[in-house]
Amino acid sequence: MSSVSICGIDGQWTLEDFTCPTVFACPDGWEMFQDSCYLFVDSCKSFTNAENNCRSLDARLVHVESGEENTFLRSYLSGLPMADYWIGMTDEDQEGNWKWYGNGVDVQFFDWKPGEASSNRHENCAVFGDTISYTWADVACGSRRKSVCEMTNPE
Ligand SMILES: [Ca+2]
Ligand SMILES: [Ca+2]
Ligand SMILES: [Ca+2]
Repeated sequence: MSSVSICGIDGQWTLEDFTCPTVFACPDGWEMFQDSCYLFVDSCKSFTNAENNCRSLDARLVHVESGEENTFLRSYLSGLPMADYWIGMTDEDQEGNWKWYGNGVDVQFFDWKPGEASSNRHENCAVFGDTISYTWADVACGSRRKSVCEMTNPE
């Protein structure tokens, strides 16, 4: 997470400059939407490896918490080469009980493709699937997919 100071006018710096607020900015290569930065990761990894990769970048696999965020992501993905992208949620603990990976909070918003989730014990992780405009599908956690990392504004 980086912040950019917006203090100072015409090169005139005053004592008050040191208490100025900062604006939220994304690292190079990350896309901003509302209070988050997103990185679209091209290399295919298992769910766990994808999450670890995001964490190494001070982020995590994306949590899609609203229709607005989902619409932004689906629209962005439609401009990339077709592929499936991990979403940071799992029903590994209890079948059909989807939780955000890492904090165990129940997922409230879903955008399953018709016929998904398959709801079985072999498919406990979720992706934006490329077959119907990046609606969601559950798949095996050990399969290798591209991923979306999300970094949220700490404020
Ligand atoms: Ca989010
Ligand atoms: Ca499942
Ligand atoms: Ca499925």
